[in-house]
Amino acid sequence: MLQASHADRFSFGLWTVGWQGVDVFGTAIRAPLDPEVAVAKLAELGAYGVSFHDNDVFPFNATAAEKSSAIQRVRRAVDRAGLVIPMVTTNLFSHPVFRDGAFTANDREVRRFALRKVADNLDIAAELGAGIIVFWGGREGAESGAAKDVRAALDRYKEAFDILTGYVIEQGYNMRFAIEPKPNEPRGDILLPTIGHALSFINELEHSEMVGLNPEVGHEEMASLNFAHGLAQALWHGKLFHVDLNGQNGPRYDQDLRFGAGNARGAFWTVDILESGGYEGPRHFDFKPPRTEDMEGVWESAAACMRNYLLLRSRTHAFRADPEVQAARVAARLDQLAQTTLAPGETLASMRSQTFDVEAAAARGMAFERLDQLALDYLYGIRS
Ligand SMILES: [Mn+2]
Repeated sequence: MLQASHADRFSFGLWTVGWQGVDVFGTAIRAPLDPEVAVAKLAELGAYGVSFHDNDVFPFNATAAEKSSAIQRVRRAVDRAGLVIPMVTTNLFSHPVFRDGAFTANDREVRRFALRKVADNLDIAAELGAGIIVFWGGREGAESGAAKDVRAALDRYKEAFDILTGYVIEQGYNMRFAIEPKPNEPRGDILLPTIGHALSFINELEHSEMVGLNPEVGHEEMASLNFAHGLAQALWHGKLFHVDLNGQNGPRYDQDLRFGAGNARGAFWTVDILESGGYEGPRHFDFKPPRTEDMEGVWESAAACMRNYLLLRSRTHAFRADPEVQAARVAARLDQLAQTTLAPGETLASMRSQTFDVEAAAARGMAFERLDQLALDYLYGIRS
């Protein structure tokens, strides 16, 4: 039950297990990981796919020939391991040229360069059959109020998405874009900081139907937001195109713990909404094996991401299937929430004169504590 298989659609960024542990205070503590080794090992652990940034597989200054041979190496490794590449993303944050962002950099030449870099990567993604392109605008933002005209920056952000979706249509590529919100880090304040900001931005785009979200657990929880609620709203808008699963302990720096570590109760509801809300994309892990670990610990933590997902999936399924839970849901009036407020054919005018025992309704408890404790009993493994 806890052994991952291709049907579970688990995928990993090559940058996760390949993270060498460079942080703000320290240098690398692990050797570079060959992408071919990473692909083979992730396949052995049960993953079905891998994703990468352009510069995870070839250096920033690679020539066209170097890029092409690096891509062929990855493709061969992925084919040999029987994996797929569901998602590709562009590194628009590491090189110093992106110090003030890419699509929203004040420097116009930088913005033009960023568009060319993404277009090159879209060609690669098309060649590899990746259907989702993630955009994490980690450098799009500011540390100071005077430095950024946010309305002009949003004009430029929209311009970039309009140009790039136009390019995908023109080329006939079968791909969709997914914006990954984050409130801060590395910038003091990042543009499109949450799921909600990104959803309303997408509404303003020329090809908004091609653009959705790639929400990340830690990024929403850094802002003290409820990740499962964010996923539910993204699904409600038809915009959950991809997801980044990891772990976080409340509002602090971006921890990128393995999925299921950190906020375990949040992870339970995250799996519940992904499994019950109609999401069919990859279960993609974007975590960082802590600097304390050697490669054995890296693979331990990658395997644990999948194991925790499967564990929580079986517990959320059991929770929903339990007759006591179903009765408790009715006691909590969730069946009523699913009904329209006005009956078919009824109008506000026609129900205006109806009376209602306000005091009786005000006195009724909602029975939520019993229902929620049943969930915790499943999470803690007391019921199964
Ligand atoms: Mn993160």
